[in-house]
Amino acid sequence: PDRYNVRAVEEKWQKIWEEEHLYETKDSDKEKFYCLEQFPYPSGHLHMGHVRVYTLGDVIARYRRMAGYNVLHPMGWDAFGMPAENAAIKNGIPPRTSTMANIAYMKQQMKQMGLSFDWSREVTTSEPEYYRFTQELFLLFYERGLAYQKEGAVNWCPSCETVLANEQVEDGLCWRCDSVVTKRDLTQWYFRITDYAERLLTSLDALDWPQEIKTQQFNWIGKSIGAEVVFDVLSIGQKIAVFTTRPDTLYGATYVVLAPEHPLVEQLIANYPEADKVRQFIAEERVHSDIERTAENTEKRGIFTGSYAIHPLTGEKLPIWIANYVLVDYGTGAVMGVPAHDQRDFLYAQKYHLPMKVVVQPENPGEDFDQQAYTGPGKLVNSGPFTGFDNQEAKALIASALKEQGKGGPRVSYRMRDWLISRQRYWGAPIPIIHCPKCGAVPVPKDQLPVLLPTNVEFTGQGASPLAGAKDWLQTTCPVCQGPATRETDTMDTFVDSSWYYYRFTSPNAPRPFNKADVDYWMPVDEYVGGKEHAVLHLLYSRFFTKVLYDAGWVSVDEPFKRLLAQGMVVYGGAKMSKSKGNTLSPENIMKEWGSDATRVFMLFAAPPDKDFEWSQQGVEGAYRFLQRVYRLVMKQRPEYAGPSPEEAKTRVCKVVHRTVKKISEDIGERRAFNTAISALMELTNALYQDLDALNTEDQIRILGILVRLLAPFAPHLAEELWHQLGHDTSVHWASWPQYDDKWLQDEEVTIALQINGKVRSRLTVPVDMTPETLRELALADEKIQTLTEGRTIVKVIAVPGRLVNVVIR
Ligand code: ANZ
Ligand code: ZN
Repeated sequence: PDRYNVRAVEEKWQKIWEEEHLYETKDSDKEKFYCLEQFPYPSGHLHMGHVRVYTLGDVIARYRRMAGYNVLHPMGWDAFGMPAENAAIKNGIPPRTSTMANIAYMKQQMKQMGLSFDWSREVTTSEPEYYRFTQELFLLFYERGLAYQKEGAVNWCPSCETVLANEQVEDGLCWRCDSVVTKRDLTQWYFRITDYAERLLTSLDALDWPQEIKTQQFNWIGKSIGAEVVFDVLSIGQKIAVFTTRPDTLYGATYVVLAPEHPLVEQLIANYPEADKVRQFIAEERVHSDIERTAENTEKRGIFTGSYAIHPLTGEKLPIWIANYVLVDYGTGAVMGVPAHDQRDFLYAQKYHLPMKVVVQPENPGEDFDQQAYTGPGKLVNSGPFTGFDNQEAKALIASALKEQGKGGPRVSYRMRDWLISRQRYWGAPIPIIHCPKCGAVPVPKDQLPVLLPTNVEFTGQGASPLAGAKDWLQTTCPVCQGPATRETDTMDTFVDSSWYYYRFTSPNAPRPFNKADVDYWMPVDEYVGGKEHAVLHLLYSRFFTKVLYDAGWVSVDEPFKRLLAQGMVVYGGAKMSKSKGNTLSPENIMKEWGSDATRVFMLFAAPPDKDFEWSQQGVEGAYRFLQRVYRLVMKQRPEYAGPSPEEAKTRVCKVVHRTVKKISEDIGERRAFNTAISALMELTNALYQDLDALNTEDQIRILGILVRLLAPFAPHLAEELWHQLGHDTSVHWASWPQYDDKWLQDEEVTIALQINGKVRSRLTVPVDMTPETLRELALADEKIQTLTEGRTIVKVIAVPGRLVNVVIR
């Protein structure tokens, strides 16, 4: 056994692990640990991003298993979605056929990576056994008044030919294809996520999630505290409510302005001679995206409606305008214009010669109102009974005065909208609703689920739901009156499928969506690994689902993911890896060439999990060489011990072993610093090369057993092979994680000098007994030394333990 035959050994163990169902979760009275990585869309092949996320999760799962936890580490497929349907339009292959083929292929790739998934719990969201329960959950939402239909302007992607949820519009572009999103008036299904806005906000605090993601959700929910102010419109006998965060400026309102889409507009302009001009203005403005309309530097455009509103406290007549910068779906879709104290209103009033009225006196008398609005604090002026009050105090006073007079009052507004969940596409879970001409929308009775996707449909890509073309599927009877009725032809957003899959994993064969007892045991997910891009999509929707299930008494947790590890991107030469950029690396080829273990170790070593990871050929080679070196160490291919006394060697070995056990346990369990865990393994390997031979055979085998177990989460195949070579006949992956003893950790540290050509350039604090080998590596990795040696040839690196490292350059 001179060289480690990577391919043969990896394949051998993969086969044995599978035959022995090694990673299946059994009933146990150990403490539970639910480790989950975001399940993939079965696109056809794993990409490097997948390899990274699944490796990260696998290290955690393997570590926890060895550390004595009952680990759940499942995998499945987020299998509904557009690409399969688009492929069907293009080449006529039915979506299910291509999806299942992709799944088979990617599953085999995952096995090739040596991932420790419990495949007995696999779920596929596009199979009736799964989506019948997605439909059942829809019905639960419906029963609870959380699923409803509404007509209105919705986001439409002209290229995907379907509507999009607000969360799927990024800077005005479609999240999937980057097309500019337009608006269409359509009747659609929504989930009432806004009912949960406050709870989604308040329970963010307690989550052990990256702050960046919590902040994104916080901003997305967008809570504003202010007041509603009601203006009467006598001419049409209606009221216009506005939302403001500045009720203190109410006496400075000089006009009221509506969004072009505001429902009262038609009534307001009905008798106005210039009504057609107004209609034309509205038609022109509607095509612009919300982002564009509200951007700071977009020109403010508007038009007078010919009508007036009554100021609720002064009784003044204020003109009603329509303007591009007011959005229909924020607040009430109407604003009171306060040009003196709001910059957008200021610009608008200047352009259209509307009056300006100062009501907050700036603290600096020098402030003028020629160039911009004054938005700072001050005392109220020109504000009737509120004159003289501090403007902050006046906010609450004016809000309650409005309430007393029935003209509004304190109010909180959220930026988040309800979640639009219907899609005009085929490859999704049919919405379980029947439309009856007599009874209206009627839910499909639970015992009639699943509503199966019909297979005799045509994929025309025409934007209308393909299900509408399946005539015999479409026609059905009303569950209430037994009269003829038709099925709902929209399918659900695939984010509905992925909002509850982690519950299904706990009881994949349950005749219900999941068993409460299993969910109660396993949930919450202890560690969730996934990408940052889903911050306000999957991660927000899953939290919402969990709160609804909690309220329904189906689950006992009200947050699904206790801890979140958001991994950085995989980059190659500075650019994100993507097919469109043509810079993809095939994980398959890399694993074939270097082995899965080396690929894993390199990915883990090259960067902390949350940072971007840059692919490099030298990197994977380095990982490969390290693993070969471990192999030779354990296989006794190492030089004779030439140091001082065996006693000294033994002490050194004990110290480094205990130190490494502690470091790696904390790096995986707490810090998720897998990169430094691997450095520690490298250091341990170096130390053992130096000293191990001074120990007796028994000790050698014991110490090597520790090394191999520490290696197991990172390089599972090699570790398994070496574990057996050391004489064990059960798997290393169920062996117990090594423990450390504090008595070996009272380590003296020394500060050593890092020299270049004999001159001290930097310093480093290290354990006194660190090997020359490791010292050399650390010195060369030192930032100062790196900069100073750049472009020079390193002739020699001399390391004197406890004293110095001298880098000789030319
Ligand atoms: C009067 C006022 C005076 C305002 C003032 C601000 C300053 P946030 O913080 O985002 O909640 N607003 C309300 N609804 C709007 C809509 N549908 N489209 C565009 N703008 C809207 O901001 C709330 C403020 O944004 C509200 O307070 C309102 O302008 C405007 F000195 O009302 B304010
Ligand atoms: Zn009916």
